Amino acid sequence: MSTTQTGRDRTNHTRLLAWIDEMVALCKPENVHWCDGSQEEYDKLCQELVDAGTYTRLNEAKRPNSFLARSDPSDVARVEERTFICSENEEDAGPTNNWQDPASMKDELRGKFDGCMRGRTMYVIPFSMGPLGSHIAHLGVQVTDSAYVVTNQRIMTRMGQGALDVLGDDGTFIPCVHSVGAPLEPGQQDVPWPCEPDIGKKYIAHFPETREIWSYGSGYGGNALLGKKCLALRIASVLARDEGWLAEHMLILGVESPTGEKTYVSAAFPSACGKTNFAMLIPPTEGFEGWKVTTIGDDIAWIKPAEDGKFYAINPEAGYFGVAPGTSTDSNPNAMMTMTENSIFTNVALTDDGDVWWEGLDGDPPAHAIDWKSKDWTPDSETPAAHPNARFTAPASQCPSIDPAWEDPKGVPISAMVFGGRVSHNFPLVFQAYSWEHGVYLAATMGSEATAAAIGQAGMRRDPMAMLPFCGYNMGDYWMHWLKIGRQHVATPPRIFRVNWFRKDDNGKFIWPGFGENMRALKWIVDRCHGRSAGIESPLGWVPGHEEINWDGLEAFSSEQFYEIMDVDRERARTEASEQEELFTRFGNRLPREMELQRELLLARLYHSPEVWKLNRVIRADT
Ligand code: O2Y
Ligand code: MN
Repeated sequence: MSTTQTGRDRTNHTRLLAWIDEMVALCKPENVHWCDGSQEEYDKLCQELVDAGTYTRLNEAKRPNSFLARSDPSDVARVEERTFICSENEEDAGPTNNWQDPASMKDELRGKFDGCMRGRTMYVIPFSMGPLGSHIAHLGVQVTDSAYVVTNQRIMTRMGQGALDVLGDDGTFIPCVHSVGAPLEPGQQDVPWPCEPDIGKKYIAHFPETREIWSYGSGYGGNALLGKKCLALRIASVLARDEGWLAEHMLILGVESPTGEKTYVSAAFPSACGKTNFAMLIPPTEGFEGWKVTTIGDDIAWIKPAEDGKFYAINPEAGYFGVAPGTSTDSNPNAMMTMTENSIFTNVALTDDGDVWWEGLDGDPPAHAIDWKSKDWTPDSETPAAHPNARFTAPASQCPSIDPAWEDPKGVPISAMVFGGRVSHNFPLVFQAYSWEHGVYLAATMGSEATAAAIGQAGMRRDPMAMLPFCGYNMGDYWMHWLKIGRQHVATPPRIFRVNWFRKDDNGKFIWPGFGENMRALKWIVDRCHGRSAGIESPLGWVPGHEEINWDGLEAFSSEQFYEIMDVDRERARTEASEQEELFTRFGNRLPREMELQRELLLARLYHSPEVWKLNRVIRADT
């Protein structure tokens, strides 16, 4: 089969055809397949994966058209230490990224990719990140030797002929090169999950100036589904900087009031903070009659300021690649409903009746299962049945809370941006920044406690904007870009809020019930956006008074408990603000002055506010 001929049936895009020829010459696959994105193609590839032992078809009656994959035990997560930003200048990658010289990295990669697809099929995947034809969307073309990647990409992106049609004869696309790094010699038996098992020989390389992605050696998740973290965050953050928009590691949700008022909110959380749960939140039944939360996206937001002075956001993805363990009808009923069919599960356990299971799922554990390593498992086993990073890949269209506007090409207007962390002490449930600059500072200094045992805020693992592993350039420049974008062309930038669901009591127990009850903080955020809530000025920002939160149905949560999770010890807050200097000094002259100014303003407020400052207690006594 001649590549160019096959491709010419599908596109007249000369640069794309030439690039594919170049990739074929380099990778030397046995076949080339241009993906059309059809259901027939998907079904055929899934069957081939079943025949190869990569997929197990799940019980059709329990989980229609769904599959289980088990990865190689060495290939179970993103590999940050092998993720590179290859900008011409090292300083442009910044102190938080692994930098490599682009020319020498290309040389190294060409060596690795030379003949890497021998004995395999090269799949050509044209895809759109964002609704087809949206002015906020971007196109990519991924070549890969993994049918697992093709089938997952069909769920996660708008993939196939539709994307090629939008690309036209000379449209712009991001080239994404991927190989599992396991060529097959003649007569060599394949394995169910081919990959390069030596982590030191894997590469997830980004070239921000030439806007290319090269990934070698892993078939898993963010390493291999190149539209997600590599394109939609690392490369897109560079595009966004250059073109005046934001590519963020944020969920997008809509809040609908009983009167039909719609407010869109985006939110960034570090990992393990319940981001997907928040994106699919179900409001409490009591006290929130008629309120609805709808889902636009659970992981990534592309946000563009528009002529009308508002920020419009799209979810560039078409599916969810969610963490399975801990997901249940209790924690996230909408996610459970989303994955009832047409889904792919990776590294979960297989039950004896052909369904999936993981730790934290509803009900009792099965008496017997096959674990993610294909071994017999019982509740007495010493190892978990599912890998902690086990995933479900499911179409967003199947989510019961999906917002009617989730595919609107113009996006949805964002009224508030929320930044969360995981802090057990001394950080309030919710508060609002005084200004865009103050909000950018609050987002830049967010993080989670390094260890569960840490008391106070010493030992914070900083994760600015939850973008630490995903910003494709110097984070100091990224903060400057944020500062600028709030000032340029925008009449009303979104209000910025910080939240923390994770305060603990003296016995180490979570005080705030979280999950659907987070709606109470979310409603205050929405009220603030619409000028319906006065808020109280505090050194940290605007905080809610107890009476500004809707407590209907949660009367058991006392006002004392509320004050406890809003309470901030001034001395500890000063220590925290002082420790932020360590983060800022890493950026040298790339640190925007506004960031240091905001830190000093906070310290000043903390020094000069009333002597025994306890947020609401003092305010309550004063008012
Ligand atoms: O481990 C992986 O390869 C997936 S990482 C991931 C997947 C979905 C959403 N977010 C993330 C993340 O690391 O933030
Ligand atoms: Mn993520």
